[in-house]
Amino acid sequence: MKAAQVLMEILRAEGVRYLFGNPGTTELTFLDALPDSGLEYILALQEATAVAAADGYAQASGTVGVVNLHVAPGVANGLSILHSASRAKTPLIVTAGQQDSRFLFQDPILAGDLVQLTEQFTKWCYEIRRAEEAPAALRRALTLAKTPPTGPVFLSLPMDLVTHVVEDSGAPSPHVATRSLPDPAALRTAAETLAEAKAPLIVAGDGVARSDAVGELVGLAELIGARVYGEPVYRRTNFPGDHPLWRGGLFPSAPGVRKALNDADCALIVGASVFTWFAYAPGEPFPPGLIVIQVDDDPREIGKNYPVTRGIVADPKSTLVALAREVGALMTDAQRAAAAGRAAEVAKAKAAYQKVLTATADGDRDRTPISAAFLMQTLARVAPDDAVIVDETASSIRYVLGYLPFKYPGSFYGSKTGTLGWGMGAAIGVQLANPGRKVVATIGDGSVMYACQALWTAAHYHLPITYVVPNNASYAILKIGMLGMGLDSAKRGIYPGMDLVEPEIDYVALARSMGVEAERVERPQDLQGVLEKMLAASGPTLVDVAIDRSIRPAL
Ligand SMILES: Cc1ncc(C[n+]2csc(CCOP(=O)(O)OP(=O)(O)O)c2C)c(N)n1
Repeated sequence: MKAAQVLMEILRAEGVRYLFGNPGTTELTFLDALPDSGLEYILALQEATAVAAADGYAQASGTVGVVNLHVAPGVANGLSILHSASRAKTPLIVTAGQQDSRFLFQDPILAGDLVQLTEQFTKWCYEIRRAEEAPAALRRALTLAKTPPTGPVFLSLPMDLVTHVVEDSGAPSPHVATRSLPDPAALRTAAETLAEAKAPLIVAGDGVARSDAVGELVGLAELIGARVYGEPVYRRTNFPGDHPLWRGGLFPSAPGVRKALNDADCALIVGASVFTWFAYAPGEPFPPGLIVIQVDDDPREIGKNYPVTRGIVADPKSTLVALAREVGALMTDAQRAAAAGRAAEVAKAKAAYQKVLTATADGDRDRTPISAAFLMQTLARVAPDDAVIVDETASSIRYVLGYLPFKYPGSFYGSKTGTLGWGMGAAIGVQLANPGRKVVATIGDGSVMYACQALWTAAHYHLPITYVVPNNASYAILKIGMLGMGLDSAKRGIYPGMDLVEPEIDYVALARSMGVEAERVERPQDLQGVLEKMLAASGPTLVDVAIDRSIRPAL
């Protein structure tokens, strides 16, 4: 078979269903093998959107996402999202056609060093030099992408080489068992610490979701009566949002984390970076004397920026199962009673906070323009219980995280690095991976414009995504940041390059032009009805919600 056919056969045998991409001349010889491969091509109209869709698919399906890009310009377009995928540790196979190897030396049009382009965002990147290498290279790429720490890999496929006939079985990559067990002695020490802790706290990172360990983390948290925070930039459902022990995300600065950790005697950090901040602030996140136990399947994360007391490199799920078993065996009746008392206290505090949230949004009920709090509260009321939220709302994300329930694993996805242009496309992949669940993409008006062509893909493949756009005709988060930094221009009320006005963008016309049903809402009393109608549609929809434009410094 031609190398291209063998590559498609390997992907099919691997269980890959979709090839996301945007084609050009250098991909034609590879795509020639697609029609009989059993794979479905998902066309995105810009490469960043193709990578985002593959990323969303991989995260939501728990399998590898595969995307094919167009030589140097296409790969360059995809890099913004590859950056996010590498931070999110998404198992992704990124391939690109390369110019014909017989004249690559001559710098033909579109050619470039694709390996160099992708190097810093991949676990492995390689350009095929001989057709015979291609099958083994793809199997190696698949193995590397899937094994912890998971992540993107890149393969460059010169367009002439994939037409050569090669001998290969077309077998998939080997099945690899990755549920590594923790070291027994380390486990014992950690269990003793947790059993004895008087004020334990858990930080849940996205590695919990990647390891499919939400249930196991809930079990351990309940056992030891620990309150649970999300790592500062969490973008997955690592703990049920409606659980009484869930306290939301840690503030992404050292003083913010310090405040939350101050009265704890022991912190268990699972599947999280220690730590990823948003903006610089001096200080240390860990109070002196705090015992910190960190579990991760990626050794690079252990004590990455701040020293921890004990690190355990192992699969989070297996470790949590083993920890719960050992802690359970060690705990005395008195310790169990104390844990139950702590859990009740945390639940009380959470219920009080929940009341404040509800009162805030209720208080906005009659306000025009609509507040982000009221928008997200209303969305939470009308969206299906198991809706999947794909978010890129910048200044509104705290309302998304505050009001939507995120009860079940796989209910929330966001861009791990704040790369705009991720959410529009990611929603496509998330919906393809979840045909039975409603995907709601909450995307800021500024963010929509980085990848608005995703609307066409949603329409073309009849994906019932509802895009909800909190529209403040500005880059509000940047304005808030500028004001918060006390910069002179902001004090004068001047925000250079942060207003999307003159003209304001007509998102309804934009969506309709690509076959997506859309409506604008300006009055709070219309919101629920329009959302209900759009959520019930069988195809993709967009709701453009005019929200409050006033700028207040962040809390
Ligand atoms: C690719 C990329 N370009 C620029 C930015 C900088 N940036 C961060 S947030 C933001 C504004 C987002 O605006 P919008 O989606 O309307 O949300 P809002 O801030 O109004 O809530 C910008 C431009 C970025 N994060 N990523």
